[in-house]
This record gives sequence, structure tokens and C-alpha cells, in this order.
Amino acid sequence: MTILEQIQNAIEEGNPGETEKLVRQAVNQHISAARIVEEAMTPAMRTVGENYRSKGADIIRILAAARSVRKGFELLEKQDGQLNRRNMGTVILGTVEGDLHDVGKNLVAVMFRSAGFKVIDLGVDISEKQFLRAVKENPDVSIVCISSLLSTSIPEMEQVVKSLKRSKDQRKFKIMVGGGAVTRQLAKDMGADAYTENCIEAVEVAKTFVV
Ligand code: B12
Repeated sequence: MTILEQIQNAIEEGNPGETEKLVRQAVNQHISAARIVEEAMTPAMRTVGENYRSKGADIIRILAAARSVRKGFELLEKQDGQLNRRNMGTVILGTVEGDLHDVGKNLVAVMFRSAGFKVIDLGVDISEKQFLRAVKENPDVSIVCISSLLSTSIPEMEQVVKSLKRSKDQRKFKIMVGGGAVTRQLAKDMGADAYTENCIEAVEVAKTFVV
């Protein structure tokens, strides 16, 4: 089994320690960060996501896989910032106020980073004011991504979208929304520029915004 296949297995099994060890080995073998992300981490998370949706894989496993990919990713980022070389644009990302779910958001961050975007991850429980401040402080932002897993946080998300649109003035950035509580129709009604059901499609759509 190649080292990339071993990394993929370690993530799918939800083993952060093993993932970190193998990623370090791959780096020592001069395998590029981009290849590790594209050929091991991304397919692993795709499999984990698909298993979750279609086979009802348990959430503990998903959390462990997300932790594993994050461990590996942190190590790559420490190396030499190789991952940001492509510079596709800047993305601001956060989970709305009142909502502490972050697994999906973190996957979105990993996918965006692996595609060459710079991601400013604001974290969870992010208020309208915090989103607005982040946009103001980062005039080069191309996309703002908002995540929500709780139906009770949808009004908050609507409010953030509304305020961001109002703040837009001359600047050009797109607003993407997602997470389990959001539907395509809700996204349309609140005036977001895009909604996707998963993090892989999210990156595909984002790429169309920055060409
Ligand atoms: C894990 C989990 C938790 C964990 C969260 C741990 C963490 N660090 O995130 C804990 C135990 C803390 C938790 C707490 C609660 N939870 Co909870 N939780 C879940 C669970 C089981 C899985 C969520 C998850 O991680 N999914 C896996 C990820 C990969 O999927 P995802 O987030 O949807 O993300 C994907 C896409 O949506 C997309 N995406 C995500 N964000 C974005 C953003 C953009 C811009 C785009 C484009 C795409 C995108 O990409 C991701 C990958 O493809 C769900 C059940 C479920 N079926 O989803 C309930 C669920 C979300 N929780 C629920 C509830 C009610 C709660 C609590 C209120 C429970 C309670 N009574 O205390 C609290 C709320 C705490 C709070 N204030 O946030 C409900 C929400 C119901 C609703 N519709 O409102 C759910 C649906 C369970 C249920 N069926 O009742 N929860």
C-alpha cells in the first residue's frame, strides 16, 4: 500500500495520531502537500461523507475522521505554507450565532484550503457584527461562507446575509450558505448567492466565482 493510501485509511478509520505520523513520513519522502491533500485527504473525507449520508455511519467516526484530517492538515500548513501558493482568493467562514456545530464547517475549510483558497475561519457562534467586522478587516475577501445546523439559527443566518448584502457597497464578494438546517429554497429566499449540499460541491461553485 502506498503512503498516500495509508494516510487515506488512517483518516477513514479516524486515527489522528497515525494520520499525523504518516503525513510526516510522506513529507519526509518529499511528497508535495498538494498531492497529500488531493490524493489522500480529500478522497478520505469524500468517502467518510458518503458513508455518513448513505450508510448512516456513526457520528463519532465522522468526528474522529475530521480530527484526523485536521491534524494532518496542521502539519502540512506548518511545513512551508505550500498549500496557499495557488492563491485562489480569500474566504471568510463561520457558523452562525447560537450554533456550536463545527464538523461540517471544518470540512468546508479543509476543502477550500486544499483548493488553494486562503480561509479565515472565524469559528462557531459568530454574530452578525463579527461577520461584518471580518469583511471590513479583509477587503480582499472573495466569498463569505456561513454554516448553520440548527433551524433555530436560520433567522440569524438570514440577518447576517441581509447585513452583508447591505454592507457590500462597491466591493465584490459572494455569499454562500450551507449546513444541515439550510435548503436550496431557504438560501434563495434569504438572498444568498449560492447553496450547496456538501463541501466538495461548495469548492466547485466557489471556483466559478473567482475566475
Ligand atoms: C455532531 C452533532 C452535535 C455535536 C456537535 C459537535 C461539533 N463539534 O460540531 C453536539 C453534541 C455538540 C451537538 C449539540 C447540539 N445539537 Co447536534 N447534531 C450533531 C449531528 C449528529 C451531526 C452534525 C454533523 O457534524 N454532521 C456531519 C457534517 C459533515 O455534516 P454538515 O455539518 O451538514 O456539513 C456538510 C454540509 O452540510 C456542508 N456544509 C456545512 N456547512 C456549510 C457551509 C457552507 C457555506 C456550505 C456551502 C456548505 C456547508 O458541508 C459539510 C460536508 O459536506 C446532527 C445530526 C445530523 N444528522 O446532522 C445533530 C443536529 C444538527 N443537532 C441538533 C440539535 C437539536 C442539537 C442541540 C440543540 C441538542 C441539545 N438539545 O443540546 C445542541 C445544540 C448546541 C448548539 N448550540 O449548537 C439537531 C438540529 C435540529 C434542527 N434542525 O434544528 C440535529 C439535526 C439532530 C436532530 N436530528 O435533532 N450536536
